[in-house]
Amino acid sequence: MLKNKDLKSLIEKDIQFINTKLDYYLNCCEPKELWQAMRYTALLDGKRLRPLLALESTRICGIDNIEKVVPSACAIEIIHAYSLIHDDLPAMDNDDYRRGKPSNHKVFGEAIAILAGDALNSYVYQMIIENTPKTVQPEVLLNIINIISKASGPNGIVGGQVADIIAESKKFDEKVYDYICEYKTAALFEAAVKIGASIAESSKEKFEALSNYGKLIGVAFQIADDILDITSTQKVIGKTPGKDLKSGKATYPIVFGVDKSIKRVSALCKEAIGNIKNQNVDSALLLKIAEETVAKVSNNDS
Ligand code: GRG
Repeated sequence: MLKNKDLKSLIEKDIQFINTKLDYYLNCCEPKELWQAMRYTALLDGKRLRPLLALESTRICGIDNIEKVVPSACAIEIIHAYSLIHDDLPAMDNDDYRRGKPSNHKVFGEAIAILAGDALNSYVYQMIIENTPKTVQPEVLLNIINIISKASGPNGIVGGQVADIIAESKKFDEKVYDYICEYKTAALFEAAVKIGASIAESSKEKFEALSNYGKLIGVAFQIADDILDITSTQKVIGKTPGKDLKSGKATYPIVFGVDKSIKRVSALCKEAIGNIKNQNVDSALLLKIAEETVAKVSNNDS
């Protein structure tokens, strides 16, 4: 396994590479106002976790040349950006800040923010088809498009977001909360590792193990996000904290407390790692993402 220093520089190199590609794919066209709004949120500093996972999963499954997966990996990040733009709108989470900067609608107005989200969400398929190397077999590409469209639609983040909105007016139900985490948040993590494994035409067992890792880490990530809404600051999370309590929303940490929630995050991350270890996958990055998800909610200075 890689040493910490080597892993850090590999992550930095990958993030720089992803950012260069995002900048290229989202090259400004007409109408300029629309593309500026699309680029604004998509290119703001973020951790780029989902594309990093897609690149790593490709490598884990035996392909070092990541060019084949880059358009799809960036597509997941762009869909994530679209969901952030729409989630911040007054009709949804109504937040003025995202990634430490004014949210999209605060800069461009609501109408353009809605359309920028729509445009990002549909542009990714044109982007994948036009930029994926022809060495990727058409049936593999079709499968990837299916994975991405499923994760971003009613069977993915939109379904999860709707379940979240409906749950707000109901009594807390743990099963519904888990469903929301799996669909609203974990769907894109799962899709990211699945596209890497698909491009590399991995074994069924490895594909399943990576998918489970993505799902479990994604659920842990959402619980962690809900914990940080209670325990963290705007400077750290880049958006307004304390909103769940203020709006009367019942989340796992609000109902069961922060300590029990941290234990659940830790258990989910352990299970995620167990899944890939069972397949003899030795990935410093996947381990680091799991460890950092636990660390960010366990540190008192968060
Ligand atoms: C389809 C409108 C719509 C929404 C779907 C994904 C989503 C639901 C809403 C976005 C806001 C939200 C609470 C997402 C949950 C996942 C989460 C913790 C997002 C933040 O992801 P990070 O930490 O962010 O990877 P960066 O900025 O680093 O990319």
